[in-house]
Amino acid sequence: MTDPHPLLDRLREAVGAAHVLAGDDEAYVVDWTGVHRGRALAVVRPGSTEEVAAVVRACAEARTPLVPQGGNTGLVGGGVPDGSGRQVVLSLTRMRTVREVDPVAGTITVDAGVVLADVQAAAAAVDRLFPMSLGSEGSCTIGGNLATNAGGTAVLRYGMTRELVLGLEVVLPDGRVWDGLRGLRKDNTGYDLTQLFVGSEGTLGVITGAVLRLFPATPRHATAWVAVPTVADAVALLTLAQREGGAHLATFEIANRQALDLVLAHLPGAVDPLEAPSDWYVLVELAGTASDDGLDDALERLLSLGVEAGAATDAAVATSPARRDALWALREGISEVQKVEGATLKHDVTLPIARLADWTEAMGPRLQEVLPGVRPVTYGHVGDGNLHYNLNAPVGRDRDLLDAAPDLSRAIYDAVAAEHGSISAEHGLGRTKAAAAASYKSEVEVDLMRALKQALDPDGLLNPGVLLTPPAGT
Ligand code: FAD
Ligand code: 2HG
Ligand code: ZN
Repeated sequence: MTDPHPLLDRLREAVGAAHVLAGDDEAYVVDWTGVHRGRALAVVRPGSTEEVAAVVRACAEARTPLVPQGGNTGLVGGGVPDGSGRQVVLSLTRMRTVREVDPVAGTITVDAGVVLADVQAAAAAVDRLFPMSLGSEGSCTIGGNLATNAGGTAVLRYGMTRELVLGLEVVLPDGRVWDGLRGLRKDNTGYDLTQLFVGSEGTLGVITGAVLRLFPATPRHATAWVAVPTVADAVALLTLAQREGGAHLATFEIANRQALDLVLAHLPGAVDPLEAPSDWYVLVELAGTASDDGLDDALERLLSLGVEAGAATDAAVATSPARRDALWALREGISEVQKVEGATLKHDVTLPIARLADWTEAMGPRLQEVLPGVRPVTYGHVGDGNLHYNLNAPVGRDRDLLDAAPDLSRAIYDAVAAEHGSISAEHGLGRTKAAAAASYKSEVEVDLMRALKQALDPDGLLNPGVLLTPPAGT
C-alpha cells in the first residue's frame, strides 16, 4: 500500500503548504445535496496550470486517485471523493483570472476556476453577453460547467455549454498539458478534442482554461409568469412563443403548483403574483438588444393568443427590473426550497417535447401506486424537453421516500427509456447515476466510452466511480 506521507510532502512542495487542506473539510468533501459525504486524503488548491500539472504528476506517480472540483454545486456527487480516504480533491477555486476579453472576436479566455457570475460580469463590462444562466451561478465555476456540459435557462436560445466553448487548456492524467486555447470558429484539423472533454465530468482530464463565446448584450427584456392549466397547454404556449417571439425567445420554463407552494412557504419575501391558483406555470422571457423596441408588444400578443386558445388562464407581466427579479426568483428558488422541505429524489430527464404532456400525466398515478402521498415537484426547461421530475416525501415521511427510492426511480427511468429519452438531461451522471446510465445504454455505447477512458487514463486515476462504473471483474 502507498504510504500517503511522501505524497503529501510532494503536494505541499507543488502548491505551498497553506494550500494543502485536511481531507475532512466539509466544504470540499460533502456535496451540495448533502447526500454524498466523502473523506479525502487531502484537498489541494493549486494556483496555476503548472501547479495543477505538478499535482497530477505527483498523484499519478503515487497511483493516487484525484477528484477535480470547481464550485462543488454539482447535483450528482461527481465532484466529491468517495469514503475511502484515499482520493485527493483537486480544487480549482484559486484559479480565478479572466485572462483576456476580445469583444470584437466575441471571445473571453478564463481560468477554469472563474465563477460563472464573474464571467457574465466580465462580458457585461464590455457590453457583451455570456448567456449561460444557472441558479448556482454565484458559486459554480466555468471548469465545472464545461465538465458537466451544464444547461440552465438560456439553452433554448444559446445552447448547452458545449455550444459556448471554442477552445480548452487541459492537464492530462499523466500531467502533460494540452494547450487547445484557440478561439477559432473554423478548425477542421482532426478529432474535436475540445468537445471530448466537455461533459467528461473530470474523468479524462483537468480543465484549467477555456476560450468561450460572447454574444451581443440583451439589456431589454419582456417577462411574464403565466398560469397554464396543463403541461399540454404549456407546450401549446411554447409553439405560440416560438412564433411570436422568434429569435427573441430566450427562456421558457415550467413549474407545477407543488413547486410554487414550496417557494411561497420557504423563500423569504416570495409572493404569488396571480390571484387564482393554477396546476402549472410558465416563466417566459423575450430578450433583445438596445434597439429591439417590440418586445413588450410581442409578449402581449403572445399572452392574448394564449388566452384565446385556452392555453393560458392568467399572467403577471414584469413592469420593472425588481418585478422581473421577483418572477425569476419563483423559478430559480425551487432547488433551494426543495432541500429545505426535506429529502428529495432528483430526476433530471429529457423527453421528446411532443411526449411531455402524456408522459407527465401517466407518471403521477404510477408513482402514487409505489408510494402513496409522494409529492412530484416538477419544473424545468420545457422548451428543451427537460423536466426536473423531482420527488419530495409525503409530509413528515422522509424515511419512506428513501426506502422507496429505488422503485420510484426505476419507474421514472423505465418510462423515460420507453420514450427514448435521457435520464440525465444536464446534471451529468456523477456517482449517483453512473450505474443506472450503464443499464439504459447499449453495450456498444458503453464499450466506446470505456475505450476513450482507457486511452486517456489507463490507470483509472481521474474520478474513478464517476460517470462510468468499474468494468466487471475489477
Ligand atoms: P463541481 O460540482 O465542483 O463539479 C462537477 C463535476 O465536474 C465533477 O464531476 C467534477 O469532478 C468536475 N469538474 C469540476 N471542475 C473541473 C475541472 N476544472 N476540470 C475537470 N473536471 C471538473 N446544472 C445545470 O446544468 N442547469 C441548471 O440549471 C442548474 N441549476 C442549479 C441550481 C442550483 C441551486 C444548484 C445547486 C446546482 C445547479 N446545477 C445546474 C448543477 C451545477 O451547478 C452544475 O452542474 C455546474 O456546472 C457545476 O459546476 P461546479 O463548478 O460547481 O462543479
Ligand atoms: C434547475 O433547473 C436546476 O433549477 C436544478 O437544474 C434542478 O435541483 C434540481 O433538481
Ligand atoms: Zn435545470
